[in-house]
Amino acid sequence: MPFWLLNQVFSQVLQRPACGYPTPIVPVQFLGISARQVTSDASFRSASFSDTEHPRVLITGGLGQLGVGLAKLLRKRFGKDNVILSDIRKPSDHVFYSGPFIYSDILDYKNLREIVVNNRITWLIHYSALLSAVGEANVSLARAVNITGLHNVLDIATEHNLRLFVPSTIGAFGPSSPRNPAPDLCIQRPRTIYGVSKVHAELIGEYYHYRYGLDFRCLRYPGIISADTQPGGGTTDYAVQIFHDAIKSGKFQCYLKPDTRLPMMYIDDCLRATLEIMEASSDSLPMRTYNINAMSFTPEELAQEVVKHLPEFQVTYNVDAVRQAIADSWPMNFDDSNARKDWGWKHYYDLPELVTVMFSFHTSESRAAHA
Ligand code: VAH
Repeated sequence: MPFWLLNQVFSQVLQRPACGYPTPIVPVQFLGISARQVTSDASFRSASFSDTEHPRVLITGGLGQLGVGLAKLLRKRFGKDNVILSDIRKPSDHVFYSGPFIYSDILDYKNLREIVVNNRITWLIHYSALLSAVGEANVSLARAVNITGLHNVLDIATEHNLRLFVPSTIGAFGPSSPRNPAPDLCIQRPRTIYGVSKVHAELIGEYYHYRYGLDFRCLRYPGIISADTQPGGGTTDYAVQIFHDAIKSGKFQCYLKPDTRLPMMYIDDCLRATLEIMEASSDSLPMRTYNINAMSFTPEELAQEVVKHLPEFQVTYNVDAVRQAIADSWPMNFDDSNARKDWGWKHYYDLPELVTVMFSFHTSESRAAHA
């Protein structure tokens, strides 16, 4: 590239603040970034809506543990047809008939871009990811889905000024992080590909926010406990499985040691937090990545609470070394004081309420099944 042009390129770019003035007419390939990332007027403002106009929401990885519940909450808020669930698997009848569903593979950039354009999407909730335990068993797939997939989502979100939510996790911390509690800002050296990919998501999401003005928002979820959806290959899954087995057989075998303390949350608190941060005004978000917390407990404490509802319940332990090592590298407690201060986050469910609501769901479900 002729020197005079190189000089013009860098004098222009270095002068340009992260968000504000339109880019000078310099061929993007000379900027050393891929053309698909920046269009001339991109990323200087996130999509704003008139009061009547609701966001048009796309949820990727929609058939995982959280997508269906979030779609239900957002459809109540923004209308059924304004929330599109997507995944690479076929939905059940219940999901298919409860609102818009579309096939979407986040590794297929063109497919995802077409969906965003054809459905005039303004918000993207990115739930596609391989979780901790299944990620360790499929590192290259976890890297592709959790990292390459994320890059596709970031580029499309920037190109189309989307408000983008990407969940992170307690798994984004490692053994060198303060564990009791883990604050928002501290050393993050996780030991799983899942954790590494989520630290990357936090950092590159924030980079796109400060560099291109992308409206990126991220919450670090604790282990989420849901009644009607199965978790997928995580380390905190025991806290969901225990209720299924307790109702079915009155017995449960736990793959973590009885005193393994981990931060946990009931799904309704998690989904409400996700809606609240997505609706929060930008100026109430001095940070773009937040811990959110509700409770932390051990398998022993959870079992004791279950016994209050099922006196004959028995728990045994058969420790799985891989998941125990992951849990031992994670925070025992979570400091979410910034989320509470900045955008008014607060949880509703503690351990007793959690176990009560899980039993009420499962007993009504089993009663219905035996009716
Ligand atoms: C896992 N449930 O165990 C997930 C989550 C907070 C933990 O990321 O991997």
